[in-house]
Amino acid sequence: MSASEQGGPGGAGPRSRRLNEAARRLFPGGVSSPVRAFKSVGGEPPVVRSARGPWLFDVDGHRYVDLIGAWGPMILGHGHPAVVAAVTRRVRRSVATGTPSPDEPRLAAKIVKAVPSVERLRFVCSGTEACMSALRLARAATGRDVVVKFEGCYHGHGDAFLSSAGSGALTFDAPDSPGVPPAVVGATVTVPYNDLAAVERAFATHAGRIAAVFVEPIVGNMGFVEPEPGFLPGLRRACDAHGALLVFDEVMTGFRVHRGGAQALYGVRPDLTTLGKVIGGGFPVGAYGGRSDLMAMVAPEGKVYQAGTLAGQPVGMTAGLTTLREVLAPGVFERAAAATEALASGLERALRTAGVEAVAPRRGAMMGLWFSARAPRNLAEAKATRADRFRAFHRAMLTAGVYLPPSPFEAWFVSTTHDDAVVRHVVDAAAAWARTGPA
Ligand code: KE4
Repeated sequence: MSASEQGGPGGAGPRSRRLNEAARRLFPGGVSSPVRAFKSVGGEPPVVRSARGPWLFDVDGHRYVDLIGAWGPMILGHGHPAVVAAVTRRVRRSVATGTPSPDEPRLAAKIVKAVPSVERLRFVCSGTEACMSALRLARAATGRDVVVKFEGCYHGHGDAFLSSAGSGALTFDAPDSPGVPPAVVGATVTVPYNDLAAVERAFATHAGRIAAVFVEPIVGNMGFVEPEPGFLPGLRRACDAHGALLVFDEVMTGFRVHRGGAQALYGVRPDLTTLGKVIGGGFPVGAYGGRSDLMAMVAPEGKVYQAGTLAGQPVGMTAGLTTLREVLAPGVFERAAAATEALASGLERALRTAGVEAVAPRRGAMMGLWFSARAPRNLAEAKATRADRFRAFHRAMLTAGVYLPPSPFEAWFVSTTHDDAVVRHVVDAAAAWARTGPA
């Protein structure tokens, strides 16, 4: 790895700027996914040429501690030797064949063994596809149309979910995307997170019409927001009482907040689960799964149609299988969780000592940072936090060589390679910023 200086100009260096300018001429915002454009924090994104362990290296020779982790997949850090070796071997054999491949059932078996409610599953190419497919299956299984989701939760960019969505949609304050027919969003009911009374009102208002309740069991897409005690069990009871399916969107939390996902952490069993990110090890892999009777409704066994040219793509299967084998080995997940705890508690201590109000909620290897006295419980409270302070913080950290998710409404992702020295660097950079007496 070439020598590189820690940190950079607090944004894009000259080569990054030239590349970003060329990209903007060719595609919207110069990015392949909106949140990467830095619109919420200002400035231009450094263009990353390579990554290793906890480090990102941009095209201008700057080095950063990575706390995006590709938005969740890279729990083993970048360039894990076992993953690189397995993927290299697989690529030499085949890239895509459009046929069954040996690691598909092996990866599926690993997931079924680890995630309590998943008895059978189907692979797709993204979390969006997983959520779209799970919704179609829930509607077919119940004969109902309406889906309940929560303000600030994000389930990919499928039409049905783009109402009061989180993540990038939230960042741009345009939760309801143009191009989504009112009839589609009309079958979506959005209620505040952690509000069981609102869920009961939705079931009363739409009696007999609600197919499913979709929830991020820990939210990563309005920033890191945890379920209050009783919320998830309350959703389970409400769905059972009203004949609806409970769907846990664990695209982000799966193998990230616990070895078995949030459902193992909280002991609540959904009917369907969506997965992504870690199960692909950085390759485009998603999955939806759950009760066998429901999955038997999916073509070609049943009539619920879902398909994909590159679903189950062999290289992604091998990357995901190797990643899960590594992260589920004794002590490995726990290493990432310990690094997360050290980082979150270190940041809270450093910022509060300097008089900056901050709270860093965390679970497993996923965390958040709020400039507020307490962690938000829903979207309204998340929006009331000091997003302006986050913008100043983000720029200062980038200059100090820490690449944070470029939005206050995103979660942070820690890997097994974020060792004590890396954690100390991040905490010291935050403390230095806090001592400047931020506005
Ligand atoms: P993808 O289609 O991006 O693979 O997954 C959509 C999705 C579904 N469900 C949850 C809980 C998710 O977090 C996501 C995607 N997460 C965002 C991060 N906020 C991906 C980053 C991006 O959109 O660029």
